[in-house]
Amino acid sequence: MTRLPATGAMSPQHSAGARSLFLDHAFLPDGWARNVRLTIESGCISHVAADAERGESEYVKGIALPGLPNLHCHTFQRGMAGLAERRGSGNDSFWTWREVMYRFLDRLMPDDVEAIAAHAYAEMLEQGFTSVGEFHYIHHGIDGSPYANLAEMASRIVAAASASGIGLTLLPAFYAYGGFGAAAATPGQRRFLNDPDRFLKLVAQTREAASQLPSAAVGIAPHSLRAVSPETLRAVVDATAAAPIHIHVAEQTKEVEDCIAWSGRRPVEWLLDNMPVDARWCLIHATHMTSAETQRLAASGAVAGLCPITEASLGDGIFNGPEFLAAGGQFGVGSDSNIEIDAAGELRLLEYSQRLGRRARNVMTTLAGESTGRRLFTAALAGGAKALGRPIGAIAAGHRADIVLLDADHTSFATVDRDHWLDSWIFVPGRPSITTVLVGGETVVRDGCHLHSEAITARYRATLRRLVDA
Ligand code: NGQ
Ligand code: ZN
Repeated sequence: MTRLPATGAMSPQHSAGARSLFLDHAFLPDGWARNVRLTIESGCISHVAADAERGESEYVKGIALPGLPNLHCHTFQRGMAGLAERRGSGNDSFWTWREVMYRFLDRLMPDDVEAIAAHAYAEMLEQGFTSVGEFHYIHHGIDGSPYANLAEMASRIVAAASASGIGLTLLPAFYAYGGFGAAAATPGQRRFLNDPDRFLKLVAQTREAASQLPSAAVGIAPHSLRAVSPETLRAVVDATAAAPIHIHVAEQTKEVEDCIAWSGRRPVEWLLDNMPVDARWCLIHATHMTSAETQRLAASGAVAGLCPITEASLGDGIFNGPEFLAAGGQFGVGSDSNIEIDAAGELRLLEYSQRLGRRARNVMTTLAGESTGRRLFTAALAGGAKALGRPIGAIAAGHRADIVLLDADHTSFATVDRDHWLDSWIFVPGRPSITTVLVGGETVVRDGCHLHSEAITARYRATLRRLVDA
């Protein structure tokens, strides 16, 4: 088997010395700048000068943007991308896809999860994401019994993040039941299950595993209202002080109906009425909301975790975008099922789904004359960081040097209006446009390719062949 580089291989190696870079164009917090010199020390930007001289600095060609956070990911699902696109015997739905997904994950060993995750994370870096929120729920062995180290699987996610260099926010999922009203879990869910006590031990061990990474965060992820009871949800939330709290909510109409049947309330409404939903929270999907829920969610300070490509793939529905924005709501984007990994693609489909639903254009922006691409990008940068409990991505002193460079020679960037570059990156797909990516000041992608792509891909290929062809 091709081995991945040892854990920590992509960790900052320039931490002792400084790295000084010279960029033609950079998107800074207050707008575009030319001839930008960056000083990077211990993975962080220590100094930014615009309209500067190159001097001794290393020239890095391209248009520099802060890397986007990918706020919602089930990395193992990358391994089944394209394998659930055949019609079944009845009407296919989210729920039939979930059965296929459960069958796929039922064979996964820790090595498999690590191989798939390393590959998916390397692809995320190549496609513009420099951090990821891993909503992680395959905790136990194939027969449902815990590994000797409760956080065995989490430690494999950490190893994959380390091998790829991506910034990790690990969100161990709390999963106790199979449906509303504390319904029994199904056999397909046995690898996910914990009671609150064991879950909190798992979180502690996950923190220990993640502490090996230079910039990891750990939160919690009660899977969904379907997978918890009010009491167990409260127990795990009460035990979590400052960390991010993620939960899937109101993704499918059946989930909304079942929630009303169980509680008399809609899922987002139930959460807002019963849980201390605030800026620590990220509500994943929140697809089906009334106007009142939309207003209340926006006012709560929680982030809406939107996953437009997966939501399209699974037939979820369309988020109430304009109303949420008008009420000051914050959102970020996630690659979720990883059927496609593309930061710009998520933003594009977010806007396009709004256009299709409303028969309108430039929906996810509010100001006349504003670039939709720039608005989507800056909103997802802020919302994503907030949801992942990470400092906001910015090319500015005091921020981690997580930087994505677009190919300055690409025809999409031939004209001079620089906001147009963001619109083109997002809305004019085609020839790949990302050339170089830095995380913590280290180059991890060069010429569009992850530096360890060969070893990571070989291991992924072998893993998939064994899982799928065997
Ligand atoms: C998941 N994924 O946990 O992977 C879910 C499906 C469920 C998405 N919702 C399973 N996209 O929600 O029960
Ligand atoms: Zn999900």
